Amino acid sequence: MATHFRTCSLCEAMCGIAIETEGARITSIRGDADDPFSRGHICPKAVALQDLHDDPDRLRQPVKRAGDAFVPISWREAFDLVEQGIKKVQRVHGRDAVAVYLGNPTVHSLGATLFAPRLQKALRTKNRYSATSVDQLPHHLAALWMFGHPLLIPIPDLDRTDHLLVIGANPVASNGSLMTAPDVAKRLKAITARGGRIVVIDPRRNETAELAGEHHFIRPGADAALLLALLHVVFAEGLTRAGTTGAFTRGMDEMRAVAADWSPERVADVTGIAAASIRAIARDFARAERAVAYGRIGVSTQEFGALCCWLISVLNAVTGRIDVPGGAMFTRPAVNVMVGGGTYGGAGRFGRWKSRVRGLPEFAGELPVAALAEEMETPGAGQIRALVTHAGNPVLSTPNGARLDGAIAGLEFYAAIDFYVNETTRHAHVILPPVGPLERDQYDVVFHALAIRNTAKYSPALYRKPHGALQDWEILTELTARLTGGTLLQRLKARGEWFAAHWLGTKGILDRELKKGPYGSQGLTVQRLEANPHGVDLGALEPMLPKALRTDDQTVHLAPAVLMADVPRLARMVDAWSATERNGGLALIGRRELRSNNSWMHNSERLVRGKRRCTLLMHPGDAAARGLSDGDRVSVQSRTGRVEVELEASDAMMPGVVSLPHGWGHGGKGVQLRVAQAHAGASINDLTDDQAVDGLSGNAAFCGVTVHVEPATAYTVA
Ligand SMILES: Nc1nc2c(c(=O)[nH]1)N[C@H]1C(S)=C(S)[C@@H](COP(=O)(O)OP(=O)(O)OC[C@H]3O[C@@H](n4cnc5c(=O)[nH]c(N)nc54)[C@H](O)[C@@H]3O)O[C@H]1N2
Ligand SMILES: Nc1nc2c(c(=O)[nH]1)N[C@H]1C(S)=C(S)[C@@H](COP(=O)(O)OP(=O)(O)OC[C@H]3O[C@@H](n4cnc5c(=O)[nH]c(N)nc54)[C@H](O)[C@@H]3O)O[C@H]1N2
Ligand code: SF4
Ligand SMILES: [Mo]
Repeated sequence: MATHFRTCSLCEAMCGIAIETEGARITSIRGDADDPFSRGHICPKAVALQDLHDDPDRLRQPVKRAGDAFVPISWREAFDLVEQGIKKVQRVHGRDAVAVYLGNPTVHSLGATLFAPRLQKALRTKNRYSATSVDQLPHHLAALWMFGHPLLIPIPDLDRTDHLLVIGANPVASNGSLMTAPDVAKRLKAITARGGRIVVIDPRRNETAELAGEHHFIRPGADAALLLALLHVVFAEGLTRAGTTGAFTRGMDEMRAVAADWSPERVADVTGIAAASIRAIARDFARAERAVAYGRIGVSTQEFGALCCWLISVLNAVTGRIDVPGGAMFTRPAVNVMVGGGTYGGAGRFGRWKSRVRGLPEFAGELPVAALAEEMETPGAGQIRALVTHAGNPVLSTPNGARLDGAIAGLEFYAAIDFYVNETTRHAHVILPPVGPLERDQYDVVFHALAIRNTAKYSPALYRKPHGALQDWEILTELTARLTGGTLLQRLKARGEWFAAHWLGTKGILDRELKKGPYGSQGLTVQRLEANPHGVDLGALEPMLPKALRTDDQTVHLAPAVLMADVPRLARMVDAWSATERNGGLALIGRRELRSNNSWMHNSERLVRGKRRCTLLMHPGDAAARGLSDGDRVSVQSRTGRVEVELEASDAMMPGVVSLPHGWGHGGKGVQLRVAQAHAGASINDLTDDQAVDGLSGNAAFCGVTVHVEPATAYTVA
């Protein structure tokens, strides 16, 4: 019997887990009480790591397509096929004809975080995509334009705040995002226990709102208007504070002038929040001793995503909450993500090129994934004919997934790096499966940089990988070496990097980065982390400004021109808005649930059993108006598609708004996920719209898609 300590890599919370083994068998997975950060907390998903490890559906050998089936092949054949498939398309149609998509788990794996961006670059295509543009892209842009670097994202100092304003996030279900905070529910309860307040703004009274006590319904997509009105009140009532950043903050007067136009009365209708309530929210926030506003998916995945992310930081800034304890702070991670191999390649750029068909802007070398299907379907020079995906499932996770599904099916060549045959990878010609999370070492380069405390933790692999198996980084480096084009020098350099990677391994690279990092001089090495298997606490967040700023003039930019120029677009929406515009339709939003993890982990029996989860939440009044009742099968129709699901009447929904979780819809032909298929559900992204994006950032706008709901029987064909 042995106990192995590591970090759960499934979500952003970085919980410490203790895995008991007997021989090769896992006998239990518990929370690691000695992890200084997570203090023993885990959620039900951690235990499912065992199911993932043992899952007979998980691919353990490369496969290639043979008609409708997949047949096992050797790694050599797999790599040869991918090299030939990609190079052929590049030769005939040019480099941009190959697209690459990186999915969310890429950033949850040390090796993939280090090496997936290199494969992306090696392909030298403009058609690079990732889950970023269905997720946090607007947060990066706000950080870039205000603080000078896309990763300078302010993190709520949860453990020291007295007032948390949560807009479009549900940390109690999601366990926190752009806010790594294991055991987040306990940390939230501690805020109210010490006399503080939590205020939630959300079209659904979600689990976090239940815990908070104070909640306001908001109409989906109206948050930017609300934020401007909150700023209006703060300026009009003289509630601004310079804070510690006032001396190096620019744009206060411009913000005051913009906010002047946005009285609470102007936005009351569009937000659905009474002007008096808006005033109260603003006053309570501004007057609290230590306060922080925090927004997540609900504000970044909407038509004004960049404005929302910006205005949340502006609200924090003008009330003196930036870079102070209990406010919005910056991290000092042990691996400096903002230099060298940083995920976003240095300072980050925006709009250097545009997507071919719709002209959506590039960010950090990537295009918005909402453009992927049309780039595959639209003929002409630069049309996408081949695809590489890494750890993603865009058919279920990007808007108008059904359209993308069809487009991918028609590609000349598709290679997937994934250990499941999911709704997307089922179309692959070759699938290259890496080992699972317990068969690789782990250090959360990205999430340590987004955490509410500075900590560091390294976990060696629990299992030695089986003979002949490969980790993500080994697959990625091999493909990078084979697919790097260009000059002889560039190709030689890629070979050199292959050797360097194999010489050092992920552990050696991590060690090098730790030594170069801010705690390197204090002896923080992999060796020291190995001697501390529960992790090392490096202390609470500390003031970092102005030194950490990356703007040219080392000031905080409150009113970047590019964001100011987007306000008139919001004004047009707000002034044209009317309560009847949906024409009897409802506004669709998404949700997350504790036992689910984006589109995967539905193949774990213990996570999917019990109550049905893929239900449409609707206010009882809206249900009654349509002659519907709880448990009915309903048809949900949008511009792009139609799905059938079970109705769940719930007064936690704002009237006029319905909610469906994303990541479901496992019924497709050829998917090899036996448990998930038995609990298939329907995909919300068969209803969302690839044409609906944030007009500034190009990020998908999931919040507030218009849908019509009827009894499902209305569609039954005899
Ligand atoms: N409507 C709507 N759509 C959404 C969202 C929403 O809120 N509403 N949320 C969006 C968000 S925030 C995100 S992040 C995306 C996620 O969307 P994606 O990143 O496209 O998809 P995932 O569901 O995370 O798919 C993960 C895939 O990676 C594989 N995988 C897991 N671990 C590894 C690994 O270590 N290596 C490799 N190679 N593969 C691995 C799994 O088998 C699975 O097939 O969905 C987005 N889509
Ligand atoms: N259990 C679980 N945990 C996860 C994941 C998972 O799938 N399952 N996914 C992980 C990933 S990839 C991410 S990015 C994070 C996301 O973390 P969160 O952002 O906390 O995720 P959600 O639970 O989707 O919360 C979004 C909230 O926004 C609300 N909302 C929708 N539209 C609007 C709107 O227009 N305005 C406002 N104000 N609110 C709106 C929704 O009702 C919901 O309560 O979670 C991570 N953690
Ligand atoms: S909250 Fe759950 S899934 Fe997330 S890291 Fe902790 S145990 Fe893993
Ligand atoms: Mo995400």
